Amino acid sequence: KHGVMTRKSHADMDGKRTPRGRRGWKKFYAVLKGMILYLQKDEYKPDADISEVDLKNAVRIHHALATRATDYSKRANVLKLKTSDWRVYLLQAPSEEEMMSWIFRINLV
Ligand code: I3P
Repeated sequence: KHGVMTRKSHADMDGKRTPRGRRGWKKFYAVLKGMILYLQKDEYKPDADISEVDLKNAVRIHHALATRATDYSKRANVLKLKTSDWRVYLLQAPSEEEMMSWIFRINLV
């Protein structure tokens, strides 16, 4: 699965609140491949190599949990992704349908 998603980092590894200056929203092209959610700068190209930056932004979603971000109301269609190392990301999908589809697919892994 792939598509545009906008990300906000809410907590870093070990659950510590992401510090100011790194809490902004940023648009990515998200690609779910196996147990990894790639957040890429550019559009998905099936056979292209993954860049250094894209690797840094990749999220391991094994044992992660995706839920609707019911406690975040500033934006619509936002899901909350908690990873196994206690990072928390907010991810905004372009529509309600897309958000539900991402939640379903992430939790299936
Ligand atoms: C953050 C940025 C985010 C904002 C966040 C700010 O600043 O303005 O958009 O979240 O507020 O800290 P920076 O880019 O300097 O990290 P919202 O869009 O959700 O308001 P927060 O600290 O209350 O999460």
